[in-house]
Amino acid sequence: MNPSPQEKQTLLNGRIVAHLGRALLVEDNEGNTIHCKKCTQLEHPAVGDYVTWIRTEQGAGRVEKILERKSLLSRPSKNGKTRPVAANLNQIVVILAVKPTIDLLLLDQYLIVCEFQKIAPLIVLNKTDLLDDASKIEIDDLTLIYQSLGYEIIKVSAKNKSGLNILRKRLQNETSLLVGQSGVGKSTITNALLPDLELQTKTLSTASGLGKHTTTSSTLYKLPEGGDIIDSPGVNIFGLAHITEQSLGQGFREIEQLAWQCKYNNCLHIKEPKCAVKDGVENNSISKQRYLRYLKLRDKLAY
Ligand SMILES: Nc1nc2c(ncn2[C@@H]2O[C@H](COP(=O)(O)OP(=O)(O)OP(=O)(O)O)[C@@H](O)[C@H]2O)c(=O)[nH]1
Ligand SMILES: [Mg+2]
Ligand SMILES: [Zn+2]
Repeated sequence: MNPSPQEKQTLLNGRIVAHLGRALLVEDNEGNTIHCKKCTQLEHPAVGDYVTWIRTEQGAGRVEKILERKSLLSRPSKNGKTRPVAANLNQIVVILAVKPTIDLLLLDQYLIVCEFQKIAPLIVLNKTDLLDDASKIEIDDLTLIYQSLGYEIIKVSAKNKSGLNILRKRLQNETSLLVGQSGVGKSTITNALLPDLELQTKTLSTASGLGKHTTTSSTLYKLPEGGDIIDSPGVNIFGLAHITEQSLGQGFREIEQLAWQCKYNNCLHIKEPKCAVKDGVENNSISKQRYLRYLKLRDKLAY
């Protein structure tokens, strides 16, 4: 596309803070948000991407190029293709809550993605204000299992604003993507962490020209302490597409740790003799529930 003569051709730097289908919201180095079109050759930009862009008319721009990504999370889309969800993250915050339900298979899937992509995981248990005696026991059990694997779990209540200071510290200076089932409290936590959320949302709305910026797409917000969080609606499933039957075990820290002791170095830890992982399940040194979820995900890969 040939630029019109009145367009200033200076390339500027910025970061994509929201993806609105055809348009992108880009934040420039001064913190202004600019409504940008995509240059025609631009393929699949994602929230979090660093870009170069040019100014077109007053207040608007066009994104020219996506700069090299440090990391990229994609989700499966039609015809076996993938679509980028967020770029340049260094942390995935998996949010769990007793309401709607605690989905540990989903948690493990996110943790596998973190292990493979070398993105730091953080587990946040929200809605602690709703815990009763039975759910407290369930929570204590899972806390023990995941902490013993080296995962950090922070307990918060976005409603009562408890535990949030610890969370703030862990988010400082990182780019974090909040994930979890719909309804676990991703947006409520985002709200609680951002004293100026209304202002940030308003800026985005004005820039997008949509009147109201609804979180129908992922949105990157700036934390007052430094760092960014990306809130996205609903559950984001990242494909396990690049993971094979043989490599799945590497996504489970306890399996990865024991696998070298299995008799066969291509052991899948299912029916093979002298399998250190199955022995570990037998003698309770690894969690049977986690192992069963390994088998379940393995079945998912197989079909
Ligand atoms: N009791 C209680 N309710 C909470 C807490 N945090 C969030 N909620 C409620 O849970 C519901 C869902 O919260 P959201 O923040 O919209 O959840 P979400 O994860 O952003 O959901 P999606 O955007 O659909 O993916 C809302 O009614 C919140 O008020 C909490 O700490 N305690
Ligand atoms: Mg939400
Ligand atoms: Zn084995």
